[in-house]
Amino acid sequence: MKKLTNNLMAGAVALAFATAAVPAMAADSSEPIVIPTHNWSSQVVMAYVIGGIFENMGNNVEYVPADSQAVYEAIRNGDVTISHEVWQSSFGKSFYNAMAAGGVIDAGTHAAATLEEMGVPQHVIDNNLCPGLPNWEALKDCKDVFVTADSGGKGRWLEGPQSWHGDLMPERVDALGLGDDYVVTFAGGADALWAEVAASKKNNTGLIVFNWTPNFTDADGFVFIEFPEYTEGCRKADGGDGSCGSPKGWLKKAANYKMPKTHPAAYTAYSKLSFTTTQIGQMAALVDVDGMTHQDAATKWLADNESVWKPFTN
Ligand code: TMO
Repeated sequence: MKKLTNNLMAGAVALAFATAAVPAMAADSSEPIVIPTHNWSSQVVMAYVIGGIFENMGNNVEYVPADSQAVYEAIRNGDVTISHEVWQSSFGKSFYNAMAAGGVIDAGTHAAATLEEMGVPQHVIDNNLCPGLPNWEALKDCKDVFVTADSGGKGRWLEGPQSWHGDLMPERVDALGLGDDYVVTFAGGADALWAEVAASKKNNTGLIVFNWTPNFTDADGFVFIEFPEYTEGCRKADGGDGSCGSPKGWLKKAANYKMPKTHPAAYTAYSKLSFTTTQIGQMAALVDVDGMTHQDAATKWLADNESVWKPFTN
């Protein structure tokens, strides 16, 4: 009888340990995973793609429009759960600042390498509108090719919205000694950039415009200008002279530090998730070339690419 009791006790202890181990495999919280949407197409489509993957796993998701710099502070304080396109050049600093302050974790890196840089549509090179491009020094001799109605007789650099990276480009124009010949103007949104690219192609006119890769433009030809090489600290905001170009960068995923505990299954999938240059370019093209809504684009992408995303979930 004593023996039996001991065995029962041992069994109870073992069971207690097994129960204690259960939280590691606990189900995801039913609290929504909050996914931010910003103002360029791949990011918004990918938001719905990732939200669709989480929903497929049984999670609740919520989407919030967010500023692409302030979002890292919002993740830190828990208002937003993830940021799935952390572009090194534009957002690396805000991301690392929020990590240093505590509350944001690095959930891994996409396969795609990135570049966010001023450039010209392919026809500008093919038709030799500014001989010597893509070397930036060629710009010294062809400002007239890039003058527009709103540029006051100077060549125009058409930047994206200022919310992406502040005065980075105006500072670069000055640092390179191009300030007498070139001026930076900021587009209201990404659509304005693509409208200008289309118009310059159609009319065979010059255009210097901010763009990035991966993007839908990878498929139809776009040439990034080659500026002095990026080095750590070369930017004005980091104490440098500001003359450098953008880094050949990474594309990371950020998350609130509690997500691995609150949504362990979704977090595991998210940490495995990685998209290639081609896949991210496709997400953008469904909207910017094919004219789909972001939601429809995500639904189609998920349907067409189950073999890509299913493995993230198990
Ligand atoms: C952050 N972006 C992709 C617009 O350069």
